[in-house]
Amino acid sequence: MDRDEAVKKLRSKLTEKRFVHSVGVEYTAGCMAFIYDVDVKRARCAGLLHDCAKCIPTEDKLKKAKKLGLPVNKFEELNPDLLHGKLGAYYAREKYGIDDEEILSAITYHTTGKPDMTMLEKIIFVADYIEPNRKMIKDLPEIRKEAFTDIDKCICHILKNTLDYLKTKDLAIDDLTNETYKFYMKQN
Ligand code: DGI
Ligand code: FE
Ligand code: FE
Repeated sequence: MDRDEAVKKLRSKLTEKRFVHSVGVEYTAGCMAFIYDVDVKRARCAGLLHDCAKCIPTEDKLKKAKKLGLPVNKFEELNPDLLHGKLGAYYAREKYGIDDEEILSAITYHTTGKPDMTMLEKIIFVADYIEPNRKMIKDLPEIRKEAFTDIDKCICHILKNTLDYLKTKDLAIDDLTNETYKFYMKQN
């Protein structure tokens, strides 16, 4: 499927705001790929499609994941929106014809991150947080600079802010989010 076709399909599956965010992640990931020696086309593809399952109603996310036999952990059971990465990778493969395993993995892990990410996975994790349409959140200007100067430090910074936010909201934190933070803390 070429980009025009993917865009058309994606636009029909997402709200206008989520679609604009997706295109923002697409071109931010493309810019990051330039400086981190990753294939720009693959980074853009992963960025464009990373949230393709985001707008499925929350309860349907859980139902669909179970029906498809995707692994669902206790955090995803509590907060099925966390499943949009896994479901997104499934749809990217089945509906958008993506068979590049690294792109699919970047989509799977874009919300929690994971320890020892590949450069493409890191780029999608970061680009999702910093793309230009994101509303201003704590430290965003600094995090945007770190994205292009020290990507591992940037990942730590993003995870610290996300974990702080989840704690203030008393939300269940996925083990993988904690593990990713610990891993990248040690790297710094
Ligand atoms: O889909 P986006 O909004 O573009 O971004 P995302 O996929 O990174 O999802 C962001 C949301 O996910 C944000 O509200 C924080 C939340 N999140 C990230 N890690 C965890 C989490 N929520 C819970 N409950 N547990 C986590 O470990
Ligand atoms: Fe997302
Ligand atoms: Fe996103």
